[in-house]
Amino acid sequence: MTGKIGAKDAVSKLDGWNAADGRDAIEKTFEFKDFNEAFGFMTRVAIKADQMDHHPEWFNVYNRVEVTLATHDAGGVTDKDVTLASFMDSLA
Ligand code: H2B
Repeated sequence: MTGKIGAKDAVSKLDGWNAADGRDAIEKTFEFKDFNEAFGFMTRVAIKADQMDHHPEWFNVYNRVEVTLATHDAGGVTDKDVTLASFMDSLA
């Protein structure tokens, strides 16, 4: 198990991610041209997430995808969240 690094440390290594309120997690909202682009992003992230066995919490409305990342097994943010966040940023 990767150790907790915490949201503050994680967001300092990332672009446009924020520490969540009330829990150790990181958040970012992605906006796309339309639903097709948003769902294409979600599909590519889903494949990566399953390969990593590390899954996002997310909420989609049309072209917007609100993402929250935390490592549930660790009770907070780990390097796995930074890796998945960086992957999302590389696609968006
Ligand atoms: N995803 C996330 N974000 N955190 C976890 O701790 C986690 C996960 N654990 N996906 C995995 C699945 C675990 O529950 C399974 C049993 O490997």
